[in-house]
Amino acid sequence: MSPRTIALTRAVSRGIDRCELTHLQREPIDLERARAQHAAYEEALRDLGCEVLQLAEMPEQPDSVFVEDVAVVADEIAVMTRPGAPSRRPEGASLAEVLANWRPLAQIEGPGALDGGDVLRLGRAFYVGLSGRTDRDGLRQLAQALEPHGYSVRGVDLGACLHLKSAACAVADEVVLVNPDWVDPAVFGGAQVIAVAPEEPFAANAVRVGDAVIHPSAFPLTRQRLQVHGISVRPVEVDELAKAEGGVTCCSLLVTA
Ligand code: CIR
Repeated sequence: MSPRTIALTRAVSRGIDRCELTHLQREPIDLERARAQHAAYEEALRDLGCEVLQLAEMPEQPDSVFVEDVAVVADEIAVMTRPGAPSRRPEGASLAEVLANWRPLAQIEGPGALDGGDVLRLGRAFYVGLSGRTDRDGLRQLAQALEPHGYSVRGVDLGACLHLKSAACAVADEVVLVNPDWVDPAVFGGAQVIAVAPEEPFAANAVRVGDAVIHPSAFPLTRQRLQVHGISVRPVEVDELAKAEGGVTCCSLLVTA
């Protein structure tokens, strides 16, 4: 029987306009539009075969829709992170209760910090962006949790972007979509590299589900590059969520069960 894929998501917080911002200027966020885009994103996950499990809204946690940052899910274990932004640390507890249904849990402890958006898996290798949110102690603790299960874990230097997955995402087995201005593609060893269109620096963020990827509709030039490589693309409109500096990977955590 093929494994089920559960996509954990969380309802968009009514406080999203108080989100953390690092590289973007604050713009008003239309809550209803953000919620409609989030619902369409969940629909795309369902269309690609995921069972979507939406967690309850956290009205006091502006960034809580971005569930990717609070956990790293491997096949054998899930690691609850300690997000680099202190405002985001209360997001984890209720997610941990749910993840515990499928995985034993480990926890990144202070003073280490790590955001799930910095963690990219390619096969049995985990790459960890050393960003403004993830430090060497967070990296060390993640390695301690994952290496006993046969994974390699290595740190990656980043340019001026929020997370590693702003700069690079796996789009097929051993194929990475990369913005080479933000991460050196050579770090991914033998993996095939697809570069984003230079006009679309934010286009490297894509969620792989099976043989397809969910990718923002705002980046048609990069979409074309993916399609030329035979990758099936499901475009989604996420510009309202992008005002909170969120991409598509950050709105779900995929758990195979
Ligand atoms: C933050 O700065 O934490 C949020 N406003 C955006 C988080 C986006 N997360 C992600 O790309 N993994």
